[in-house]
Amino acid sequence: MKTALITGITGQDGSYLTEHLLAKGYAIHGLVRRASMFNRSRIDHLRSPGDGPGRTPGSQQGTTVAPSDRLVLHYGDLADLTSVRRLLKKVSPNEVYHLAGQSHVGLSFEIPEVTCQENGMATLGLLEAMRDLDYPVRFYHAASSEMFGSPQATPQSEATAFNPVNPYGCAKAFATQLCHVYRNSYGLFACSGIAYNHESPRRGENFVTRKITLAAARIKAGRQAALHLGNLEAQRDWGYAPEYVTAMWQMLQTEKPLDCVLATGRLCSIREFAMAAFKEVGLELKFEGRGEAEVGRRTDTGAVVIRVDPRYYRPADSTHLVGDASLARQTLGWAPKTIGTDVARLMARADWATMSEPGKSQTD
Ligand code: NDP
Ligand code: GDR
Repeated sequence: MKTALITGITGQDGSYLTEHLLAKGYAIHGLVRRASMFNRSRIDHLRSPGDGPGRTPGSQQGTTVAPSDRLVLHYGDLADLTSVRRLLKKVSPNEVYHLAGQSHVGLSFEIPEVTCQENGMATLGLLEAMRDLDYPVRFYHAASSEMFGSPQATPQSEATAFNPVNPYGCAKAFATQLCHVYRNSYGLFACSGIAYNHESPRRGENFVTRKITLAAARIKAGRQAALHLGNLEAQRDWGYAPEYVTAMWQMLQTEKPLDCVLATGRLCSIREFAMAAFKEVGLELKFEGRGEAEVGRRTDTGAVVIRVDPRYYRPADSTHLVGDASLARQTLGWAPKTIGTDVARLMARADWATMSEPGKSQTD
């Protein structure tokens, strides 16, 4: 039985990856950090009965993966690298999936130091800890399209130069370069998945996709009046998270370590995403510019007004981030199937199902 250590197991990707690896028969150790409230709702359904407190009743009922005693959680924190190093020694994993970190690009302008500590320096600390192990370990690093920032080529591939435009992208680029150094200098099996945006009903509520699909469900239910968004013309290459975690695992099964762009190759604007999501729950949208619309008002025709709100504009926004995943297709046989507005419809359906059937949580 293979053993995996997952940092960021309580996050969107960590939860899907855990399901994927449990189904493959792995023993899984997850790093969880202390919070004032339990924050494990995305993985509670995978924990065996009696495995400690903090379970969220009814969470993630839509999944088919059974609870397992092959999943064990450990307290630790990226800000406390001794705890991570000790855990690594204790569980001796074959594979480490490093997904933890401050993942909000917009917020990285507000909290740049913690963003760089968690996404940059903590990854270096993990690389150092693995360098000291006396057996070979395979390492997946969650890199990002944000490293390309204002890209010098479109679409971007593994050969495109990094040109980040925010602290988050800088930290991910730093960590990715260090993975190269540890691969080339110490022979560490270190891979960076250069992932473009991937979403799901488990997406955090302050990312634009989930903010939109939750608002669609709540406005439809009469529980929310307004939806404030920032740059509606921004475009993203949006895929579906469960398909991306498959590629993460595949990258660690190859003969030689490699970096791979994980992307759909298709762009979709925030406006298009929102229209698809609202249409899915039977609502029409009308967009009005800064200061023009009464917030959240429905028009005479019943359409919902989206208010463009400068508070959600970023000091700099990445542009034309669209990936060329040819290498992943050729070496892993990986190809995403759920793309852009498909993701919007799927997420809106899930949020509306949860909203319209209280007590029942639908996740996939
Ligand atoms: P989430 O924000 O959903 O999850 C982040 C995880 O990191 C959570 O489990 C969080 O714990 C944990 N974490 C944050 N800070 C610390 C810390 N100091 N110590 C321990 N754990 C910590 O992100 P995603 O699942 O969406 O993304 C996973 C990784 O992939 C991230 O590194 C992200 O930057 C990267 N990425 C994501 C993409 C996407 O589109 N989703 C695209 C490209 C890269 P807690 O639950 O306690 O908050
Ligand atoms: P992103 O995702 O920054 O691409 O990072 P996010 O959903 O936050 O923003 C996408 C685009 O939408 C625009 N936008 C808004 N964004 C938010 N959050 N809230 C709003 O109200 C809003 N209105 C418009 C943004 O300006 C941006 O252009 C995600 C994260 O998962 C990262 O961890 C990951 O590395 C990248 O994707 C690839």
